[in-house]
Amino acid sequence: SRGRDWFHRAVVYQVYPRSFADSDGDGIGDLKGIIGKLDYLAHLGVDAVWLSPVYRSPQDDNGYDISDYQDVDPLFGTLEDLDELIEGLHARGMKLVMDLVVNHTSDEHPWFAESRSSRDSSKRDWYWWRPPRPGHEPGTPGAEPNNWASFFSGPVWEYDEHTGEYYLHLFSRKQPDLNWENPEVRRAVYAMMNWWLDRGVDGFRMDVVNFLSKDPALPDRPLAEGELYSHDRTGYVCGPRIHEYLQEMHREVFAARGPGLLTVGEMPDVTLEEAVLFTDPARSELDMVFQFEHVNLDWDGGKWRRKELRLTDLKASLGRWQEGLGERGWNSLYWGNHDQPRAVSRFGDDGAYRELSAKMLAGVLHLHRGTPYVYQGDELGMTNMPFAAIEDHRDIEVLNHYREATGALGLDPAEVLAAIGPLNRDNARTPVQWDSGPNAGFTTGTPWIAVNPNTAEINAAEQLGRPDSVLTFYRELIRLRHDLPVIADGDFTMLLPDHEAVYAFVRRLGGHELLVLGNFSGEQQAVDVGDPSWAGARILLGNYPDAAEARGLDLRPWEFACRLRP
Ligand code: TEU
Repeated sequence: SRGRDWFHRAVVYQVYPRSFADSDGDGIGDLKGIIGKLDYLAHLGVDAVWLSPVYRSPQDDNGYDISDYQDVDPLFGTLEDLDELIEGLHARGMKLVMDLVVNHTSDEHPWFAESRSSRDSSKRDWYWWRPPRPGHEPGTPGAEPNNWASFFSGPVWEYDEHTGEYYLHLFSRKQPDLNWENPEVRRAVYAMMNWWLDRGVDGFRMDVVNFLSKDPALPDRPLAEGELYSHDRTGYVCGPRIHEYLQEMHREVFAARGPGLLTVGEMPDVTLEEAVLFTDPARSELDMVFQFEHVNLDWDGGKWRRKELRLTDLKASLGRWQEGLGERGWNSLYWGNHDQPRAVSRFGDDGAYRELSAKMLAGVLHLHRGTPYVYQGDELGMTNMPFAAIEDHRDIEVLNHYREATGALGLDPAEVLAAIGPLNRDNARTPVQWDSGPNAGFTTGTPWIAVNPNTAEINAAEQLGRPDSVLTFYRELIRLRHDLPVIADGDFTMLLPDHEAVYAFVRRLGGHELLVLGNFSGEQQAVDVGDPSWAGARILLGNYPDAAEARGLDLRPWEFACRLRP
């Protein structure tokens, strides 16, 4: 039964290969670099590594634009290096989860080259081709087949002179969307997935997998005020055939394999109700999904306007997901990844209380019910990058937005740059800080994106042997999940939902009870959970040096404490 699912006890570590470790001095991380850090990962104690894309790619979106699904990009190494990585992970009891990007390919993938070659190409229907809007000059604004906005600015349509039609791309124009309505596309993807599983990988993190099924009519959506193209996503989020596709994928790829694989679907805008369906084991779709509700609470209309996050909103959201995926389904747990800012800068205090708040955030997250994901560098308490100029950015999302905002929309460049600051994706893409040497020990060459200037203060070498480091704290949390069934499988009850600064909950399993308290503020907080006897319970883990002799439940600035009884 589900209580025995291995991933309830597991912690997954995300490697963003470009920024992890560079072995050959070209300034870009690579597979040999990861292989060189396997003992670090084993020491941390994680159970699986999710590897962001290393496939052959023109790197328009750092590898999320794939031109060959069955080869490794020379930037990162070779297929043999990947085999060696799989072996090295397996030898240390860790799994490898590959990124699966099959909502779109690169425009340089042979499938797309064939598809765009002529209107009667045998692969024409593998992508979404549509004629210009009648009555408009093809290739001019307004002639697009519909009014959807791309995630990376502008319309989702690119005009192709050669055949006089447009193709759909939800992301960059170099990421044309595959047409999953076509059964040949689906068969080709399943064959590729089986090839990887035969090679020894242990599962997939599936990129924007809830966008696979579109409303085939591709209808215009309402425009919000001031919008050139519509950001309404209802034409493709959890479309009509999405469950059918995932069940088919399960039959064709996963059903014949043993237990021990991991499938997690990245799902922007997924609702809780849909997530229950995706992750209910009885429906044979996915093990878990990445939902986005809690990472959009500080958006003010869009990601380029940040508003203050209210802790009560965060608790209401995460608490609802804990509750909603309690009986059926399973949660993934994350504060950040390569698309989000650094957790400690966003939810904690990356100044005076950086270490305390990084640990508090980790403690609160990891003790929820679900599978925790650690994004590289978060286990060191790495922070957002103080980018000074648009030239320092590398992310296509940021660069396109800047061009559109300062161009067509006519906004002030300094204001646009300031607005990009807190939530942009480059914040989390700076190199992992391994030591206090040149380029943080990431590369002997010139890094593809600048290293954060705080590397002397924040680096792995300094934290490895230090008992009170953020890194050591993560190790402890991972060990606790492995050892304590109440963490892996206990039920979840949120406490103090209206408290503006304290995050509090209880987990229970078979007579064991765990109380988790986290202070999301720099002020002392009095805590009353309605059961004073908790103050006498044993402290399992805390983030202050004298946690074990704690006096009562009150919390000091950014304090975290969890107690177990009996
Ligand atoms: O991200 C999908 C996605 O919708 C967002 O999280 C995205 O980062 C967007 O910027 C939100 O504003 C996935 C990948 O994780 C991301 O790195 C890719 O760029 C994207 O898909 C396209 O493959």
